[in-house]
Amino acid sequence: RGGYDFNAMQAKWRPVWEKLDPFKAKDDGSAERRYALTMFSYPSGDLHMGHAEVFALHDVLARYWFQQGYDVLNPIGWDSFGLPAENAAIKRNEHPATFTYANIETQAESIRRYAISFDWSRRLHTSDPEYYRWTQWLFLRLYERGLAYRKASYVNWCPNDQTVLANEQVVQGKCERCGWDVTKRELTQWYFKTTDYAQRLLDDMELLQWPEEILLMQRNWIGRSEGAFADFQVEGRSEPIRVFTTRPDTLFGATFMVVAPDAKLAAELVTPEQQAAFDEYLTKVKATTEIERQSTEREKTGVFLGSYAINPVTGKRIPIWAADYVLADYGTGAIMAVPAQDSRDYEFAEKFDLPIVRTVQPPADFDGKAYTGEGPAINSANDEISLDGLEVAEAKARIIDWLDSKGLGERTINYRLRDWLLSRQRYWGCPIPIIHCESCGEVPVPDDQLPMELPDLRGADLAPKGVSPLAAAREWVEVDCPKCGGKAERDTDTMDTFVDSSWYFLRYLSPEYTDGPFDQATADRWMSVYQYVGGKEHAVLHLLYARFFVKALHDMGLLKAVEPFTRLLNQGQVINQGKAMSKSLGNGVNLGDQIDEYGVDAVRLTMVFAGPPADDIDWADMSPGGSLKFLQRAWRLAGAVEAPLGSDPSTGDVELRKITHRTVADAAELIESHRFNVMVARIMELVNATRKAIDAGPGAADPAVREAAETVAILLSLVAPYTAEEMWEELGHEPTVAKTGWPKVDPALLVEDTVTCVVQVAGKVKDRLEVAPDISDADLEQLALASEAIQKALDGRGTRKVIVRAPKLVNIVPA
Ligand code: ANZ
Ligand code: ZN
Repeated sequence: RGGYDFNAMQAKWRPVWEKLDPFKAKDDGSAERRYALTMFSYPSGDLHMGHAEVFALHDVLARYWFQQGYDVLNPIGWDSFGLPAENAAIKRNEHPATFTYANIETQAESIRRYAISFDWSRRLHTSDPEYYRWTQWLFLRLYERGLAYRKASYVNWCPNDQTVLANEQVVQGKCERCGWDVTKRELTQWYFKTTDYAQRLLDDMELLQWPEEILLMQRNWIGRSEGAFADFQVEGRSEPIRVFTTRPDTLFGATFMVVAPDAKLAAELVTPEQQAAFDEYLTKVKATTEIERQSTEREKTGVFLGSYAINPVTGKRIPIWAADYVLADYGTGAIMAVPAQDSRDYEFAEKFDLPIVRTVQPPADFDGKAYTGEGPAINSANDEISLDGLEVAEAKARIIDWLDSKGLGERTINYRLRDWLLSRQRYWGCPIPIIHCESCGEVPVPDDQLPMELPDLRGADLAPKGVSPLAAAREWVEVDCPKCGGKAERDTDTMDTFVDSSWYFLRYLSPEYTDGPFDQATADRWMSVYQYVGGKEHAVLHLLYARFFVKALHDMGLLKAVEPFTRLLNQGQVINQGKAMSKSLGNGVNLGDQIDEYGVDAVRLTMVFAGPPADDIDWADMSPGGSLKFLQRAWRLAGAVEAPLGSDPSTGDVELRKITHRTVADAAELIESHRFNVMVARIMELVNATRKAIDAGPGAADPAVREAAETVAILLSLVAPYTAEEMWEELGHEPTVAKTGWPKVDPALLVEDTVTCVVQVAGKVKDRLEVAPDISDADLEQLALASEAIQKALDGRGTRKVIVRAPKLVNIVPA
């Protein structure tokens, strides 16, 4: 028997496991099903430290459930369309497919070596035509229901990537991928109608066991506001202006109106005298980023449109302005401005010298500008209605009823959530299965012609130009209309890759199914995902989109589940020297190098032991060398055991057995509460106790030592599978330890020991207490003084002195 050699172990066990294939989901009803999912990977390079972390954490859970006897489904695949691969391929002058599939192979090899309990038979790549055939099919089903549609509007545009972005991909005004300032462009684009689901996306959060932080981000992103619509007549125009307001109670204080300069309405309301000023302003606004427009610090800008509206309650003529702090795509794109109660309106009124009328009484000591707090309504009465004296909530209810009765408005709920803009002007994505015909308009590609495959375009220039590279592939673009046979063209945009990832977890369930995206009966057996593990950067992107998809599929009758992921665990980031790893900082850590130096198990153990899963891991503070030493120590136990295989542990040393069984019981609880690092610490304690039992008695031949060593192997199999398997073999078992079953806990061995404590008063024994062996002096003193017998013995006298010798003796000297 040689030394601990992780390279040899890795080489030895991988083929054995591949042959045994222990992690294939059975789906035969023999055990309760559990769907364990980890976010699939972008093939933009080899595996990195972040993958190593998320896979290691995820695998603790998956392997635990395997040991518990569940029928676990733990699939693996690749999110293989998208910008990162396309940009990298362009840089290297390669075809995105070449680059992507080469990376997938590299990652697959690394993942196999990393020994995650994946069921490889379900592997998928979203860029395979067999996969995206069904992405297209799902698009068409959404299209038929009006949930996919095209419209012209100002959209987020990344000048660097030369493509549009969904709102969710704009982070603080910058492109989520490349960090460039996002600008606006007017384009006709495809959208998914996520807004139809806004309320259900909110309501069903109740079904989710997700980190509160993520739920809150989604809640804010959906942004429900309760308020009202109110209609303002415009002089010389039949159509009124409709506004959305959360403060209808302030209607009497609406002294002017503001419309978004880039909304159609602004162009309609501008008078000939103001046209030039307006045009000039609009040009400036178009060059302004979204983040600037929403900034509260920026000085207000705007232009008078020349038109006037009538305040419906005061009857006053109020000017209509255009200003960029009003956004075209929120509410109705127009507001009633109430400077006395709204800060933005106040600043605007101050700058352009517009009237300010208070309609909520501020407190006596108020010395601010806009008053946004509670208070009674003032200056809010006309011949028909008075709000004066009413508090905000009451005033709101009253005015809404009045507006409603007059046909001037109604109660409404507004959501900040926008429809999901899904078309991209790039090559490496799923083609949109729509054909544009001169006479028929939009014509869906018939289902039996799916997949509508990407043209190869090998050698073509794929660099971003603002129009999809597909548009240049004329032979591909020009087709006969499926309806009338006339001249038609394919849509040349591709889908956002988040479309691909919105349903991949369903494809895993029946990856070879050819009659639809997934077999419904199979999906209903497995869904929802029991536990999803992945990064929180997807909070309002993937995690929201997937929820939308599942709800839409449910409504189509294709799926019973209403939510994709019941539980969510977000891992932290792996950083180095307190900073995110990056090329420019030169602080990157290469996973392959770490594995070469310390072995797979030590790297995995380090990831799991680092701290609570949600915390960042600073690799500079980690000691994979320490992990390796511990693994060697654990492994040596197996070789030291002398009790024969099958020896009866109940004849063994009780003290060691208690530690073993307590460790198993605690480990289960710790895993279920995601305190994996503490679980590892407990395994370490068990290893120490076993070592001590071997060296200092009861000795290596005691059956309790075998039981302890076997338990170490099983617990370690969740984190360090190679070492665990090697120990298991050394202990005389057949592979694989991964499916041997979670150790049975004997409840009798969990009973806490107690010690008898003698309590004396003035040197005489007056009571005996059963206490925990590790009780503190302070607790013991309190317990003794609380005893009825002692109180009786003291008979109202106080104490002069209490001498405590925990856990065995308390001596009380009465006053
Ligand atoms: C009058 C008013 C008076 C308002 C007042 C607020 C306070 P949330 O809560 O975010 O939904 N608003 C409406 N549409 C807008 C748009 N397209 N761009 C910018 N602002 C817009 O905000 C709703 C409030 O934001 C609305 O209520 C409206 O101003 C403004 F004392 O109406 B309020
Ligand atoms: Zn046609």
